[in-house]
Amino acid sequence: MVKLTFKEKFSFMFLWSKMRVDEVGVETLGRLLVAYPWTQKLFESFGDLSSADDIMGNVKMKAHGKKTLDSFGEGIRHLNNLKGTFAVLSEMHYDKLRVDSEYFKLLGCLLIIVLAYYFSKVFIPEIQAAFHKVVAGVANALAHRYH
Ligand code: HEG
Repeated sequence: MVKLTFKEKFSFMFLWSKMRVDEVGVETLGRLLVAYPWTQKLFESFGDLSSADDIMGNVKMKAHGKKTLDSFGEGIRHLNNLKGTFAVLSEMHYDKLRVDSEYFKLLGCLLIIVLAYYFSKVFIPEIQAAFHKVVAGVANALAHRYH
């Protein structure tokens, strides 16, 4: 469960609605694969991921980045029940995909970096703080099955 003040929630939802999920999705996921190359192994079926340009331009990566952020966006509509919202995905990432739960946190950090760049001047410390709370909540919910 993530508690945001009314102002935090409003700013958060406002920025989220102004963002292009396809652009931010591939920037975030792609940068995870560039910064932590061993995560590429999970996406072997996506084809050529041999350079940063290949990763950022990979069509399947683009689609998957959007899918991930759409799902993230769905989750943040239920901030008081993140565990329930992400329960099925948590099981799937643990049992089937075998994604290390540490990567949920890393992806959250990268999302904040990308958003700071994307929204530049309006990304004031208070808004950033709200994003930190949310990404931590989502990462925790996704890791629930691991505990
Ligand atoms: Mg995951 C599939 C959501 C982090 C690796 N991820 C999926 C799917 C969703 C999703 C909705 C599709 C599920 C389906 O097909 O039914 N992922 C999701 C969220 C987050 C996340 C919301 C964190 C915010 N995922 C994540 C991370 C990794 C990862 C950090 C690995 C570094 N996800 C992953 C893989 C697949 C999915 C390998 C399967 C991709 C495929 O083969 O199509």
